[in-house]
Amino acid sequence: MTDAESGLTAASRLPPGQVVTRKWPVLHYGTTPRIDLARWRLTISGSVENPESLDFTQVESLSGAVVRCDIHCVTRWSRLDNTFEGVPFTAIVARARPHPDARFVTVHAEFGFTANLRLDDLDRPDVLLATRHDGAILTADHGWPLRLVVPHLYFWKSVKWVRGIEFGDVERPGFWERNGYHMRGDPWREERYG
Ligand SMILES: Nc1nc2c(c(=O)[nH]1)N[C@H]1C(S)=C(S)[C@@H](COP(=O)(O)O)O[C@H]1N2
Ligand SMILES: [Mo]
Repeated sequence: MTDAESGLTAASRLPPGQVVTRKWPVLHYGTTPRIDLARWRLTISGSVENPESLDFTQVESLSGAVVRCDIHCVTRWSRLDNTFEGVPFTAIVARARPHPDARFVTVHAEFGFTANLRLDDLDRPDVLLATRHDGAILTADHGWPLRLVVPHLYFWKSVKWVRGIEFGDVERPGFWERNGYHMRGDPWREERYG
């Protein structure tokens, strides 16, 4: 288990300007997709040696990450002590074998939603493609069947309903980033807006 904030008290775990919530709010642009798992694929593409398309069974066979973390939404709520389970992002990188120029990633979701991230923000042991939260399969509203979880960045980077991971040599702003959010989104530096 990776404990992102082990040994810290609740107060020092809270980034500036955040308020703790016990509930888990649902936040996204648009509607919740209805997904047919039999036709669902995760596409790995771009500047990699091994582009491929994985079905859900293949994705599940890569799982094994358990990450306990706090989540921080740019709209100022934080939810402490979440346990996510799923595929460690390092396993995706190991399979894909990105080219040396591939320093950036665009994560693609249903309905064309995207988020941009630096590869070094994803290729860490506490980042995962989650299938479960607090012991239960993700609900549709929270991103079933597969969502990204990047604990050290604002939660808008944690893309729900992930369908593709695209590696590249330039950083293209994603959906919220084009709409004024910061390119990186570090909550400890309050990188809220760009
Ligand atoms: N596909 C998709 N993922 C998304 C979003 C979205 O609009 N579409 N919104 C982001 C934002 S702004 C937030 S705060 C979190 C909210 O996740 P939650 O609803 O599970 O709390 O999802 C992120 N992931
Ligand atoms: Mo958000």
